[in-house]
Amino acid sequence: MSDRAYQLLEEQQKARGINLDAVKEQLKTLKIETPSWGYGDSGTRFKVYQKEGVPRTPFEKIEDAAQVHRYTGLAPSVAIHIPWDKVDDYGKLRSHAESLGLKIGAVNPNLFQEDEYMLGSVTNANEKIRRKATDHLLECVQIAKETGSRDISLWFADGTNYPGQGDIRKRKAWMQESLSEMYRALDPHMRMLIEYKCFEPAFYHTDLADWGMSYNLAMKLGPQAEVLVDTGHHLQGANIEHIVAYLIDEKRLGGFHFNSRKYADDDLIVGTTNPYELFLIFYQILLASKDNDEAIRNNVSNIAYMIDQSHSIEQKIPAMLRSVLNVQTQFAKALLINHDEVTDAQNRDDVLGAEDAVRKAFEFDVTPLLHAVRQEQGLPLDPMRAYLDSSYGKDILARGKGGASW
Ligand code: AOS
Ligand code: ZN
Ligand code: ZN
Ligand code: ZN
Repeated sequence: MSDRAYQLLEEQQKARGINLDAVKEQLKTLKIETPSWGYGDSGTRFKVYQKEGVPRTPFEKIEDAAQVHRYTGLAPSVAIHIPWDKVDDYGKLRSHAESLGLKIGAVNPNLFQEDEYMLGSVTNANEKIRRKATDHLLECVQIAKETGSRDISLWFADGTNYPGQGDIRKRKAWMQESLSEMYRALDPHMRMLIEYKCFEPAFYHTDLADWGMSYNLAMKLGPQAEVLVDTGHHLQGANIEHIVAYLIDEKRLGGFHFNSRKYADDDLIVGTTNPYELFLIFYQILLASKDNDEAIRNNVSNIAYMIDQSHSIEQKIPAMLRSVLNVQTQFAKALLINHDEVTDAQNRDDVLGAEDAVRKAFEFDVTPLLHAVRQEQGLPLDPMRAYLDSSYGKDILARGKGGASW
């Protein structure tokens, strides 16, 4: 991209009150965590495809994640899933990450893979199973201390398939009891991020079905518990940006699991089916980042941006590159919103003017801006091309098939 294209964009933005130097500085602060499970084999309930070159160990997953950061400068941490990423020595995993310029990010307990959890983990009517599930949560708090992770992301598959199958209110109490015990084990700087999901794998009722249930639980647990918004976990038509604004206002938005969805929890590459939604999520976040209330600004600056995708048919590393780049693009566009212009239109009761002030930021081509940022950061202008031109993708084929699967 020529300097001319950037100069043109800079002039154009200056004329509408947007300073691209400030925008570039904000773009350089964007960090998106990638998930270890997004590098392994995954699929649907119909089939898991075995790809050649997929990482065989948690160490190799981190090596693949390092490639995404290397070419984009956007993904300096990796979330881990226990026991999928179980190792004897977490200090070793941490040093391995650090030697590649990465950090271990959120620790994700897994309470859905064992037969015993079929009728629930922390909500199981059997006390012994609840104990086992709570012990796993405590183990994950311990692991987070060893990996230097601040956040533990909690998603529960718990729910029922039929009316009468379980006692909904008892299950609610058991969930709270277990999570309270976990909460007490946290160090003061640590956080519990509570995810919700409207359905699947349970189809009649899910114990944490929506943001309100997660929020209520977080409120009961204490200030170190916050809500995790997975963009794929809502009923059709849900206004996710409204939920985001509401949670920020309550200072309880802990983070995101980004992905795209069309019908359900599709876990497709973020920004591929509804980039405008992602842009509008960033609009709410950026608006709140200018709030007079310091607590709100604080909440915003601690939001954990994470990807949660399962790349079933696509190549894993390019899919993750595409994902973080899509997030960066929508963030860049949202940075072009002139918030004063929106407020002025609101104050004039100018509905179309306000809508226009938001939408037009989305319509700019931010390519010259992203190129300028990458140039200043010493990164390749086209990270995907640079990765594909490297030998990494070919070299890992030597790992063969049958790598880690999710
Ligand atoms: C499941 O639907 C959730 O999105 C979780 O975040 C889950 O832990 C993750 O997808 C890995 O299985
Ligand atoms: Zn998720
Ligand atoms: Zn999900
Ligand atoms: Zn998902």
